[in-house]
Amino acid sequence: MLIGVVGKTNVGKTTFFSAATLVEAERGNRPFVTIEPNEGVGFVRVRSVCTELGVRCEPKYGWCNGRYRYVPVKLLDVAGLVVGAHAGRGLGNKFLDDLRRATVNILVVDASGGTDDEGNPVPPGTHDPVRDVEIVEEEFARWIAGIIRKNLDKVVRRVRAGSKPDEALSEVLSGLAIGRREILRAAETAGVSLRSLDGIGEEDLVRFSRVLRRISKPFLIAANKVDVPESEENVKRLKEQYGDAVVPTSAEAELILRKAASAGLIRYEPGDPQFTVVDEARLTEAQRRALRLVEEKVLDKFGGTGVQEALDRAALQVAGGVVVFPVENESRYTDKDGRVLPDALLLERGSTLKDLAYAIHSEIGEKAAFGIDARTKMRLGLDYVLKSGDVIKIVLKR
Ligand SMILES: Nc1nc2c(ncn2[C@@H]2O[C@H](COP(=O)(O)OP(=O)(O)O)[C@@H](O)[C@H]2O)c(=O)[nH]1
Ligand SMILES: [Mg+2]
Repeated sequence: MLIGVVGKTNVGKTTFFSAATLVEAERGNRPFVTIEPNEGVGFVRVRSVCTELGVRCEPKYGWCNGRYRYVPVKLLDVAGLVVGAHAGRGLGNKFLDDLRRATVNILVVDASGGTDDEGNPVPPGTHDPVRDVEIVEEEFARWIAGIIRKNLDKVVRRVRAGSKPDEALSEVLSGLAIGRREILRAAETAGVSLRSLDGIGEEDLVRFSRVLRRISKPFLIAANKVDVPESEENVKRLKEQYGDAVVPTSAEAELILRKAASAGLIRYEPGDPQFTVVDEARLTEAQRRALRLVEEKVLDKFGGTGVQEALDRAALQVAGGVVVFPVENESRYTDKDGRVLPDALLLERGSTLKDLAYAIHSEIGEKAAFGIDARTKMRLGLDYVLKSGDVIKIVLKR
């Protein structure tokens, strides 16, 4: 799974990305072999299974505090978006290509209303952050519409030759991993007939593309900079418009807390509603003041900085990801070296036991015969659909 961090310039994307990837950068353990220059490793927080099983996790990557296990996930720092990206403006196509690659995108907006469309600073409360969402939605939709338009002849030809229209369309959109079911649903919702695509007007095409984007590539909206007082009103409006998809965040507060924690000044785990000072005497006056502001303006008001919540909700709710724990020994929940619950893998919605085997190693994927549920000792077929929290031994063919 890959989580994209997207939005226009100056909303706090890089701050969010830095805060979310700081821990890994320090611990330096690399769970992923390949990583691009604009990628980093963040963590999704799940309730740990070790306490329930009466053992103590020994994670190879990430960490566990007995209550929560922090599971590595790749994050993508997407290039800043400008209006007109779909037509190639700014880093246009690079931006949209990043959006496409991500399983799910966290759309960061400036909830303080302190940056205009182009990302220039303006007085807080003067720009409408609902616009920030609409801009990205619109660029993405127009880009999809452009791909369909460019390939329309091909689609029409294939339909004439007997293909179903949703099948022909999904092929054209395969780079976006948009499936036939999503296409059919979008056509129905948008009131567009796929049978008469050859004569489709631009307005209908864009409307269809908007719905299709919403269904197939939903965003989690991080309403950032909530430490700024002007945000309050805007967060309310964002929630009215986008409901549960909105998570209030202060990326800056999270970065301050994670840095202070890694310097040993405070005890704080990502997602915690508070922190404790390790040694009052070691704090400089400036540090003390910064921490007090984080407490007053963010933690006390929102019960957390929201950064961890945004990652968790994006990966687990919006994308429907599942976290599973493969083991070699299904009685002790260990690998072959006796390490307890060494791996926790975040897989995409609907992943099967076979997908898990391939995610561990292609050779294991090829040789997997069946699985054993470590809790019940029941046998699981290769097409078993994984549930979050599953602890599974994969048995290989002889
Ligand atoms: N008040 C406040 N400022 C923030 C927050 N997050 C980022 N910023 C500031 O917003 C500006 C742009 O941040 P940056 O992460 O570079 O934005 P990007 O262009 O979207 O990557 C910087 O001055 C940050 O310090 C936040 O949560 N609260
Ligand atoms: Mg940036």
